[in-house]
Amino acid sequence: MINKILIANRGEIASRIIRTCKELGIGTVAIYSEADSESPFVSYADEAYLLGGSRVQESYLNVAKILDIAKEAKVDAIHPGYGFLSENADFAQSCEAAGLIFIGPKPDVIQQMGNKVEARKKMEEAGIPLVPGFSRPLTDSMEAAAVAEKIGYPIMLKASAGGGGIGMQAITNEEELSKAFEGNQKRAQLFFGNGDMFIEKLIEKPRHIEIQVLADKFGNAVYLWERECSIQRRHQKVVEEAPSSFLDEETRRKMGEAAIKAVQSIGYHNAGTLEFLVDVNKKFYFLEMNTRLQVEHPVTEEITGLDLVEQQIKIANGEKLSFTQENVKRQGHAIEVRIYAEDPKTFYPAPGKITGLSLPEGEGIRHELAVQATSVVSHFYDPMIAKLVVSGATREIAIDRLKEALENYKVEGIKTNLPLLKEIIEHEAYYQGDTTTDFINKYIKKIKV
Ligand code: MV4
Repeated sequence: MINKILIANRGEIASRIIRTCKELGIGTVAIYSEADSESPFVSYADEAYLLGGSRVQESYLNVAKILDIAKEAKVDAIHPGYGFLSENADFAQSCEAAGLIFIGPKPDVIQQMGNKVEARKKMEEAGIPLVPGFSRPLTDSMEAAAVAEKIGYPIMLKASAGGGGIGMQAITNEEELSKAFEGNQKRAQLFFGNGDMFIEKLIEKPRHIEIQVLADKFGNAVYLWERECSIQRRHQKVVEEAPSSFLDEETRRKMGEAAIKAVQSIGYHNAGTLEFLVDVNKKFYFLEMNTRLQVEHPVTEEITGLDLVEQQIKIANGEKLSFTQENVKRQGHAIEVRIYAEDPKTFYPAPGKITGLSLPEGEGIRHELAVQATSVVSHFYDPMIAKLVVSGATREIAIDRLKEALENYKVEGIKTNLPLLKEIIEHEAYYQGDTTTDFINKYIKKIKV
């Protein structure tokens, strides 16, 4: 029975997890770095332990220290949040070896879905639509050229161990390929210690649409509809919404059923997300699977009325899902924007001391905060300081409420990306649902600060 949880994370997601634990009467242990000693999540937990220095290697990635604290605090389970160790199979394994419940899937499933080529193979076996391409690493640029000829240009060159677009390049002809192959292979080897490359058919003007799933330890699984996350900047999501205004009911159902088939074929349990590329003809292709709770999970919570952290804890506790697919409701529309401490002109992180914070309140407005009015935003971690989630009965109502909320969202003392967010949400193309992955490049020319 899980009575006490260590949250192996920081910022807004740590506070968010603690909030649900409190609602469930579960004890909470926060771990924090020196730079986070004044962060709200630290005082919000029942207990808090200093990890040591501020660099992530000394703190939030310090497995030995985290497990020592878990032992000392006598916790029953560890919630990894997202990022940091949340998709580290060795960490999940170490938790279980220490007699702790890791709130997430089994270590071998984390390992399996963490490698693109492995994951592709498993999805192919499960009959999930894949982008036409090659499911095993290419040996050299000669083979790459042969495979590219077979698939037909344009193609996308990708690193197996890649993520966030690193080691990825769209290629339109053969001479481009030979130059690009070596370069990306070296970059992938440098970045990931793994230079395996593979090739896929290029999907033009794609949308990034992902399906949230929940699966218990008894083989029951449900999909909690989709999230549209196409508006990204350098592979960093900026705006996410649920449901997608692009999908029709039939595509939505087919994507959900594919996601269920996939999770059941790999023996998955807990919360997970399958990312798909969706082309202009609404054909969808498996991209990758995330074996963790995602930053953007609140938009799914708003339209289903479910608390995903509560569901994660119950599943980890060995409980069966208390509902079936028919009971999963989909009501209204929710949009999340990520507020970053960054210079709106250069997009560089802009750490500093917040001197004032005033938040919009009202119908359909939900805040997830990493900071308070006196916080110092440090340069050690991701510069996301908050998420603003706005929901309404329709997409139009949600957009109107979000516009007004952004107008009334004040962060003093540091620069933020609020001007960019306003530009996006106020743009006619956004209102029309023209939200493909090239939205920012296509529509956001200069930011009025
Ligand atoms: C693609 C693609 C087009 N065709 N694969 C971006 C990082 C990783 N999530 C996969 N990504 C893409 N893979 C093929 N075969 C276009 C992208 C892509 C993208 C995908 C989703 C959201 C934003 C994106 C931005 C640029 C490229």
